Amino acid sequence: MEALLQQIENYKKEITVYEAADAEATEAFRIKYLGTKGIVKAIMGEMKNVPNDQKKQFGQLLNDFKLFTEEKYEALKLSTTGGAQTAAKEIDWSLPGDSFPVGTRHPLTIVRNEIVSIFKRLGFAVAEGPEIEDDWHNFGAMNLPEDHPARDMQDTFYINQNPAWLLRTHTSSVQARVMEKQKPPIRVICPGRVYRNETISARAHCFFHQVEGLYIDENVSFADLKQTLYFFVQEMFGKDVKVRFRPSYFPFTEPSAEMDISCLICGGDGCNVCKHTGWVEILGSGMVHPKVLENFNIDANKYTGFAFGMGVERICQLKYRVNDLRLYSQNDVRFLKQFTSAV
Ligand code: 2NL
Repeated sequence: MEALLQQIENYKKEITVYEAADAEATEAFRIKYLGTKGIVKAIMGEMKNVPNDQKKQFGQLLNDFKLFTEEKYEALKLSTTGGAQTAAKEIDWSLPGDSFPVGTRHPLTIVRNEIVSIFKRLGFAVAEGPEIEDDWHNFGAMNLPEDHPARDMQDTFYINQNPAWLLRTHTSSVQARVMEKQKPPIRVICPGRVYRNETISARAHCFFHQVEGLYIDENVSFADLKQTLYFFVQEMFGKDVKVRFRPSYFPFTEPSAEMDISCLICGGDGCNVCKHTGWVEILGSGMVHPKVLENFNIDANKYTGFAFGMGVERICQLKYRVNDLRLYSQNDVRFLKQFTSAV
């Protein structure tokens, strides 16, 4: 037994002076003393040779030795592992902090903000409304007859639980709510998400984003419409861009016109984007139909107005050359990271 006691004492001395420069040396210590084939285990195995009357005393001794070794191991670990080491070292407070990534704004948000800010400068207020609408605000008030194809199940998402509700197909419903509450003069723009039952492809999606505008006052003319939208285009796309209006049809405006701008890609010479016409369509517009005004008890003999609507995706496509609508909603950071504007 004397020999065993001596052995333990020697190991204790060895352990006391053991130094570990790195995590590897600490691990070597663990394997040598505390591993499954290590010294502590081996000495514990000596218990079977200890006479019965000394077992209790020896057991205590061996246990102390085990604890002693474990404590040393914990101390080595603390001084050689990362976190503890930094804490032990002095910190240089003058170093710059760790930067953390800030996200980027979604391209549609950037473009929507830009559109909104241009119209705000012209005195338009911003209005928002619900995405789940009733038939009246989305269709009826906008002079869409009962049998209009846009109301069809194929084009509009109706809510199963209550077929009187639908997902708005344009933000005209928001302007309807403004006209309900407010008397002319009215000058609002309504940005928002709208839904249409389309098969998803590069050129169509079941939702997109719109900015619609409405201006009602005495003596509002088609000349006001043209000049307002011309100003918008110049602010959005630059002074060199040309515009043209083509006659069109919408149930809620009369007369109606679509607006084209000269192709930004080829400058009007003809390319794939403008289908070799030199022009690209950017929005629909017109003078508010008298029936729409009367739906809100606005005297159509006293007041006139113009309205317009544009797709944010379309403007964004022209500005940033985005050639697939699906990119906007796939959340692929390789796409999103390319837009870093703070607007
Ligand atoms: C398009 C065409 C348009 C309107 C929207 C409107 C709103 C009211 C009254 C009359 Cl409250 N009109 N909005 C008018 C003409 C065209 O949108 O192509 N949008 C993407």
